[in-house]
Amino acid sequence: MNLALASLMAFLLSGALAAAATVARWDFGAEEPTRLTPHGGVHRDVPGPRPPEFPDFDAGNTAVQLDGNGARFTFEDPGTGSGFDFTNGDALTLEAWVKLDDLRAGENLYVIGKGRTGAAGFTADNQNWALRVREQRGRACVSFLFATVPVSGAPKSDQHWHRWTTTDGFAAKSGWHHIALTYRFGEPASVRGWLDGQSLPGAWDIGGPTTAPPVVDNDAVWIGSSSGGAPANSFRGALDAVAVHRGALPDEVLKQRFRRTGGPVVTRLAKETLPDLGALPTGRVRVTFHEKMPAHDRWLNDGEAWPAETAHWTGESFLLPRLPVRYDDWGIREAWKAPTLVRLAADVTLPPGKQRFVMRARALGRLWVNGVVVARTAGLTKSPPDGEEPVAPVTEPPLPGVRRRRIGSRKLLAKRRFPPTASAASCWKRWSAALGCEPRPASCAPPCRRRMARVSMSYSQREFPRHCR
Ligand SMILES: [Ca+2]
Ligand SMILES: [Ca+2]
Repeated sequence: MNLALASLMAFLLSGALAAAATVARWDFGAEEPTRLTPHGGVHRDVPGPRPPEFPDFDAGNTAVQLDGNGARFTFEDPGTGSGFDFTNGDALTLEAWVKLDDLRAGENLYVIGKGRTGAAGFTADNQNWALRVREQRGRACVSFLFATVPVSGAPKSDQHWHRWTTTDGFAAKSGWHHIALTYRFGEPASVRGWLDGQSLPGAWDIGGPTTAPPVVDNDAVWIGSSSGGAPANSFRGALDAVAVHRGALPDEVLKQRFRRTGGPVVTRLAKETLPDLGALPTGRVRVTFHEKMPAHDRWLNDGEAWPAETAHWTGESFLLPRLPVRYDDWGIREAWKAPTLVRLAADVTLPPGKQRFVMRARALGRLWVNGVVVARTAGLTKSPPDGEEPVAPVTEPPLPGVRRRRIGSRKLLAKRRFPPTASAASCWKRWSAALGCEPRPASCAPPCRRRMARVSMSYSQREFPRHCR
């Protein structure tokens, strides 16, 4: 972004900007003198937003790449009452260009924040302010976080955290995005979140909106991580033009921040096509496990790929009552890396005529027959089920010998008709006329070439109950 132009426009557009002074802005230029201190996997001079896609940037614009796992820049707070200290009555704007490589279910990845570093000499939850991306429904949503002083006797131990998150966001691996957040402390209705020049609605949670002042001290400013470098708080991707302003930048300025040739990136669900299952063993069900699906509540978006196979086995039925225990390369037991995809696939011989398929799954699932989805279950996006809902009565199985449906699983019935092959039609006619004739007359067996159907079930879940890990 051409900062000089943006600043000039802002100055002309609104006297309010006179109060919005830039405290710090890091552009990660190749020659930029900076007081930022790098820690961990930090790589400078990677390409930032550049023309022709982003015409407001220089052709050689550079950014910084962070590997996660605590990779960060740190900046010491100059002291008491510094430009980075915000309290009630102070307005704040946080903004950054972000290129997110990876976002896992439930993660909150720090772009920039003050406090909560885990440094000695400060209280643990001393978050003065933070701009983060938070995973919701597989999207990276713009999120703001600060902490107030805990109140003794509060009904819950986390009520001093105040988080606001936009209801929508962007997909990981979808290029550069501009995110921003404005807020005046003490006025919870003042919060605004921005993505690619658009103001998005959002909601407070945890401790909810508050008029209480945030915790403020002399703890450091961190870019890209928090909480002592916690991996689940560490940004994995590239950052550029990270800025902190005192005062709320006007809407006109934030709308102009994002200019991309072709408009904002739109992510769509990929076309629903049967994954390549490869050769399947004759007469067996091949079961495969794939860790780290992009999201637990949807299938792939355009441009995303199926995760590589983590493990597999072959079995005799389309049945998986629980996940096998996961071991690492050293044979040490460890957790599955959710969301985990499970596939069961086989070439099945089916008699002609209408067939019923029963599918049971606890989360996002779909049943394919000959390349067509015939049944699907939705992902788990609400609570319950969390183990605390009322226990439903145990239902009777649909057929003798079939297991009872497990609590929490959803059941779907799909019907599919398989026409007989031409050579088998006459034979089938004779056989079907003999209603109640079991077993099937042997005379019909040779010419009745039953059709082979390729049946597979895909199942993806955010996390599995503890006993299944
Ligand atoms: Ca830059
Ligand atoms: Ca301070």
